[in-house]
Amino acid sequence: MAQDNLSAVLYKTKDLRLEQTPIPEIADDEVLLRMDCVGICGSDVHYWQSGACGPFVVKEPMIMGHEASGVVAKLGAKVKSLKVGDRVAIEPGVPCRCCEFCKTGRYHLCPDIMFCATPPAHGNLARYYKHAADFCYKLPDHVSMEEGALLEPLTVGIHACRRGGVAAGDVVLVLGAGPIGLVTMLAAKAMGASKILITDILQARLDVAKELGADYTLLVTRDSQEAELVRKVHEILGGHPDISIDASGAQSTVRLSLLATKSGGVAVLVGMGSPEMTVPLAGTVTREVDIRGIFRYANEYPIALSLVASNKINLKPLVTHHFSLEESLEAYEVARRGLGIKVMIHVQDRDRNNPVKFTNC
Ligand code: 572
Ligand code: ZN
Repeated sequence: MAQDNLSAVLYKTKDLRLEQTPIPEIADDEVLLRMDCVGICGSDVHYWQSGACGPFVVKEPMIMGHEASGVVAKLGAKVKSLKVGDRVAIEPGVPCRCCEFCKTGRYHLCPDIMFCATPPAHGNLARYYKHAADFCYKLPDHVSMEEGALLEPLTVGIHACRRGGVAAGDVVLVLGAGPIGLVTMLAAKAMGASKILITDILQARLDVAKELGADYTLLVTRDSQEAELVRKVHEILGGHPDISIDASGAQSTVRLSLLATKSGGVAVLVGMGSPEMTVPLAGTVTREVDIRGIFRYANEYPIALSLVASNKINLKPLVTHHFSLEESLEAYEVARRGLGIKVMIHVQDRDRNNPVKFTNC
């Protein structure tokens, strides 16, 4: 039999299959990786459930997965930065390197970026996967393969906080306590925010946020009145937040972020909700609240890795469910049902590539 490259392939809406795919051939500047951990992101579930995510539509079978870590199995002829056996985190978006965005450091805006599991690019939920060597980050021994995979969502949170200009002493409001809201909260704390309030519609998520270090939580219910929520935010924080970061994408949370933010502050919109929504624009612009969007991240993987490696951020409690590659369909079902926080798929035996024994705290 040819070598095993079991892969999770999305054919079309609700048609995710485990099947063999060819082991990729590497170019001179690439490495072949034996995959280890692959987390499931909300966008993966969206592709699976609807065959599309935003403007991207699955037209050809696509290997899933973009929150990942692996071990270098083979080096391209020109790769000097890595060795066979290195444990690496994979930054999933590889840009063209030539356009004006790439040349000015904003490579995440490159129109030709190839991002794992975004058509037409395959992802890395497979035994083997090839990637540009300079978008692989060697993990120190004491950083686990799970943490390596979780650097991906953490980097989104770091980018959101940097876009918001979060700095020492800032008061920050985070809307939504799903995985992205939680990593945004962790990033804001690591960047020196003095008070962080996080909101959600589920008390269980707020409990996790509190355990992870949120200063305050606010449960939003279906019949919460907007003006009352704004008042509660100000009451809890003892004033207006300098920066609000919406990690939910719902119209109600985007509105709350704009209404609650201090005059002259910043509202960052991370969540992808409906493409159009009704927001209180006049009040926002006349108070000089800057609305900033984010699109993934750029230049922030090394920051994420150093925050985790120096124990400034602990990502381990985010992983609530573990599955093997063979159990990927069950893993996707658990992620779809929104049970827990982060569902992690282990392509290799759990801990095989973790030289240090880890606990969950
Ligand atoms: O981990 C990166 C990431 N980015 C997301 C969503 C999930 N995970 N984004 C929101 C959706 N856009 S998109 O352009 N798209 C579906 C590719 O609409 C990308 C950024
Ligand atoms: Zn993602």
